[in-house]
Amino acid sequence: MADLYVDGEWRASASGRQREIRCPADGSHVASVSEGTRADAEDAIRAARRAFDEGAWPHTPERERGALLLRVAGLLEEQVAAFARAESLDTGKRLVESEFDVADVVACFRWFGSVAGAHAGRVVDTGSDDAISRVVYEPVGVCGLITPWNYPLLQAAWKVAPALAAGNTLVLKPSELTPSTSVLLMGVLAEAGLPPGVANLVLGAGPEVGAPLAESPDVDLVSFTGGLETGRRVMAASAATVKKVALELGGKNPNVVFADADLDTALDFALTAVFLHSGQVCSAGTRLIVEDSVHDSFVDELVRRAELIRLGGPFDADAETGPLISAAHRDKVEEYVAVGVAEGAVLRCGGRRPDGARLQDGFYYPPTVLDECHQGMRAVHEESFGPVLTVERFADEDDAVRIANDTEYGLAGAVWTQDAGKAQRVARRLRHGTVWINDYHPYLPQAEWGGFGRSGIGRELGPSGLDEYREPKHIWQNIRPRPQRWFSG
Ligand code: TXE
Repeated sequence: MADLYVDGEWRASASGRQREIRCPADGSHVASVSEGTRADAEDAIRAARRAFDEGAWPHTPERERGALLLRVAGLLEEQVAAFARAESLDTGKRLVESEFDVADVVACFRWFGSVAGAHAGRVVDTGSDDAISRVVYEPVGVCGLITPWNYPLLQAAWKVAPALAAGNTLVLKPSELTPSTSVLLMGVLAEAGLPPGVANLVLGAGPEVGAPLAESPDVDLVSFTGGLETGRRVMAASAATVKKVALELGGKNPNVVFADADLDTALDFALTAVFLHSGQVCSAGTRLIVEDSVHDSFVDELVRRAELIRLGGPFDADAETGPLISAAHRDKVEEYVAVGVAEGAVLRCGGRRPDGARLQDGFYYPPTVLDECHQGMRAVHEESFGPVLTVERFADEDDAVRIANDTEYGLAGAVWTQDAGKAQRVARRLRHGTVWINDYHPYLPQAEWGGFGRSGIGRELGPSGLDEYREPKHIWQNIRPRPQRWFSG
């Protein structure tokens, strides 16, 4: 297959090798795609470099760049069904979830399309009539965009849309497990009229085609979403050329439930917070922190309802959540559960692969609740990235905040209470990049997304998400130049 996109042309990998993409729900064949090599990545970087240094895109008026992104949004909207189907086949997630994702991607392109040019710069008061000073924003240059497998199209959009809005050129490297919607996206960018070389696509394994993006002196910025360990490697590789680095590395997100919350609603959301997409969500509410006085009844009911969640494939009308992405990932999730139990957690439900022929060909793992957890446990601190909830108790407001913040991550969290003052107090004290009050999971393209601590560096979405891809430049003009005579000679 010719599915690398370099300098406006589709091509096969330099090695001619292919990778089989299989649906994690049943192992069925989805596609054979080119397995890119380091040489392919270097070609793509060269094309992006040329398009930046010699091409028109960085100098195209921002409003025109914005108009192109709005066209992309329109084209995506016409092709929701094709994108959603491809996303579900690659990831195993329910079709309806993929449809939501594509709608969010449309909104993302639309928002960045509409703000391109809206924050063009500012005039600064010099304090003198003899000088003019202004700050302008310019594109950073060539961007290497590395994305994961849980929200392949969405994560690509969060990076591609602002990178293009700001006038950069780019090389996109999606997860080797889920390349299909990135291939489709390149087609849409071309159809919308993006000049050759501005957006390029390489497919393949991280160390082979991802690492060159971090290492290359011709790449000016790397934006990476994925695991903590790989993020560290990307950052270390980027240090050699002192490129700009943006990282989103997941979280161990607290979901704090006070006794005075609307408990029925809190319980409903606690389930979606952690079990949506089988927990393969960077902001999943994996740590339920519940007030002592309501712990027992709350967790009993939560376990009862978790056990009713139906597993199944993307097109199974009955299914409520899908499989994990791979056999290796399921092994990792299983290990976390075993570690939690060995550390003293009480396994309340789940914890073993489902029986029955229907689910045997996919990487399924059931919603799992580990009760009576505490901060000393590995299962509480490390990201399993699966459908595993740990439950801890708290005594009072200070205790809740202390437990919620006791993580090296800091991506997202929620607080449930009907006391508006307490909600605001706790929201301000949580050291996390997004805090929901009496809700879980909503986000907006116009609001920043990203983490404190080891959840990452920088922000995606919102005005700051655009700024990641822009260099501010101060231009000072002396309009009455004359000798200063600082030195007497
Ligand atoms: O991700 P990787 P993996 C977490 C989650 C998961 C763990 C590992 O806990 O269990 O990460 O998942 C590319 N240079 N998240 O191993 O390796 C890779 O090809 C450059 C959280 O699947 O981080 C892919 O495109 N790139 C997360 C991307 O990095 C490299 C979402 C992410 O893969 C590379 C996914 C290298 N040396 C997993 N090695 C979130 N924040 O939402 C790999 N890659």
